[in-house]
Amino acid sequence: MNINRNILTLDEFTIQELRNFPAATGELSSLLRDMGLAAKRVNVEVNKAGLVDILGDYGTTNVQGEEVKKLDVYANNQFVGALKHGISCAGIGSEELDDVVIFDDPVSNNSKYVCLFDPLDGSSNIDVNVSIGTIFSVYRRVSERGKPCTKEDFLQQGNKQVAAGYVIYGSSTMFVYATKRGVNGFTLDPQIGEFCLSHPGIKCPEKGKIYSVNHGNFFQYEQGVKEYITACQKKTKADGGPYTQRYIGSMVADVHRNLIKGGIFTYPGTIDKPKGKLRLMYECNPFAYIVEKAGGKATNGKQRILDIQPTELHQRTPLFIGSNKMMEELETYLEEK
Ligand code: AHM
Ligand code: MG
Repeated sequence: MNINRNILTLDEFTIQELRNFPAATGELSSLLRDMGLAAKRVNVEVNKAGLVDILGDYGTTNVQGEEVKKLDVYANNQFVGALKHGISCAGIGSEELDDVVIFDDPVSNNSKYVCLFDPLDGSSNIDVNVSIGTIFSVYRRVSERGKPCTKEDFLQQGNKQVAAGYVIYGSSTMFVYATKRGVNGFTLDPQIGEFCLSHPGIKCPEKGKIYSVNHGNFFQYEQGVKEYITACQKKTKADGGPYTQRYIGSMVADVHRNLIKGGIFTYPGTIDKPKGKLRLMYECNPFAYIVEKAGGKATNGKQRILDIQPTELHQRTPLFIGSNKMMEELETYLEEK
């Protein structure tokens, strides 16, 4: 039968992927569906962010009778709740929570995966109507199934990720995720309330003309980084330029743009903060996995991000990530210095 309907929803796509693996249990599809559901709930609140004060005038509750909470706390609750009520996740780690949460109920203890996330990244941009996002990382647990998961399930190298993804709450809302089979992007169709496959097989261009860095920290960067940034500013047509500097201050938006258009995003260490600002487990690792699966590269300036052995949930790392050729050029500056 010829069915003239070729736009797949996120659920339909993950189920189609399952058909290629008869042994697969569908747990990852289920986890991605849970993340998609939480993202849709967060999206609704993000779109009302400017109204929070107005709704707050009713007292401490909003029109649905729920407490008006800060958006990042709200987002955290949605992702924790969706995974806790699902069947695929044994526990979570979140930027919003000091320690990991082990769900420890019979269904969760039998689940295959743990998930780490930054529920609302770029939170300084919420109040000013600029794109923000969610970033997540999925690992197969190493502890015995049937028992509560353990801290070791979370503190795995990024190269052990089974899937990673992000949601961007921007001019449209997108859900992008990567597995070993590649990177696919889904745009929320508000009319049917579903993420629909809009960017199949995302590949990061080998080269680009965009560099993203917080120039305000320039004099705090190490010499090699300063020289690379200066080289970006000096690019001419003859050597692949001129380059454009773009920095939104929401990593999700900055890396998403560079992934699609080609570019490099950096958050180097500074004199004050040698390890930079970004967190390894739920900001850098997921993006490193996604960008590598799309053909790009991610390092801390010395080492591949995905090979860093984590020691704590909230550890920070410098980050350089993006198009392959641009990363190769950056490395020549870091090596020389
Ligand atoms: P957050 O997790 O508190 O929102 O901070 C992370 C954000 C990234 O999205 C962004 O790349 C970076 O912080 C911007 O920091 P800065 O303002 O120092 O450039
Ligand atoms: Mg963050």
